[in-house]
Amino acid sequence: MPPRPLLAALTGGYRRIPVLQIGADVYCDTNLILPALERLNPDPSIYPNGCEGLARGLAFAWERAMWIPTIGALVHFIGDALPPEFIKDRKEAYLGIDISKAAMAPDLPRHRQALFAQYGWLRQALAAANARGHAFLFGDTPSVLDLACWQTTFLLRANCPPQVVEFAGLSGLDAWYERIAGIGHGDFIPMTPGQALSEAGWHQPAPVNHLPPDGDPSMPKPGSAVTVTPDDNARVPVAGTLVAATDTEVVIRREDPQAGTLHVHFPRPGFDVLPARIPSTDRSTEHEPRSEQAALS
Ligand SMILES: N[C@@H](CCC(=O)N[C@@H](CS)C(=O)NCC(=O)O)C(=O)O
Repeated sequence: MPPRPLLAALTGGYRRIPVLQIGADVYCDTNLILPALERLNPDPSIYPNGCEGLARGLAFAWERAMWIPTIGALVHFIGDALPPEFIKDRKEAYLGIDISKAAMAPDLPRHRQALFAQYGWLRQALAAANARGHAFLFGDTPSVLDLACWQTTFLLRANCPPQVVEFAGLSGLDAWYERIAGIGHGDFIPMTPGQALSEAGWHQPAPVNHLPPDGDPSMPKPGSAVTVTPDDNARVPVAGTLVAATDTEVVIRREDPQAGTLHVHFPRPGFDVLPARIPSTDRSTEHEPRSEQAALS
């Protein structure tokens, strides 16, 4: 639960989790974190059999269609255990709606229907994939769409009693669900928020050479002051100087008193990029977009 002051220092105020930090580069939203990880570790790909566009588009659509209905089912089962301060935070700073069990109850039949409809598609797609000999939606390894569909399923299965399977239309997905769960979490070394901040301070952002400069005519120009804001929930604008923008990714530069110079990366779908005043802490960059453009080419 917020406040997460050291995370906010890195992200510029973007408050959702997860975020990925690599030195002084911060990637917000799974829809961009996964492509960033793919660039680092392309084998095995999270876009098996060339499914990138389809899998990314459907993963985005799945989350948009499923998030509120999933919360509706979740609070039906465990709503009584949610602390009031959690419900208050979700209403005032995240979802904009009251997610208490009582407030969500009138919409439960509608949310349940939405879950059944979406999981119907998932079952159909998995049956077709299995008929082609594939263990996952697009091949023998999981795609970003498998992971997106798994995440909302996990939220229900991990937090609710077993009746949720029948209640939310999750039956017939067990083998696929367990295959993804079986991937596990790899090896990791825990890090404190303070260490993450120091790590950012020791690094400079990586040159943005995976995106063309000025790659989208609908966007403000590199060097412009902008804000980047989620268009669905937790709409906290993050201010900075535009480094690069394409139809898949936006990169802004920020100066933070604790973390130094940062590049904060966002996916394009689901975020509004609007002109803004140059942030007072970032005025030194106002007249030097050229050097960054050089780094891009
Ligand atoms: N599209 C985003 C959604 C992220 C999201 O909504 N995360 C939730 C937790 S799962 C969150 O941050 N909730 C508010 C909070 O904890 O501050 C993503 O895929 O990263």
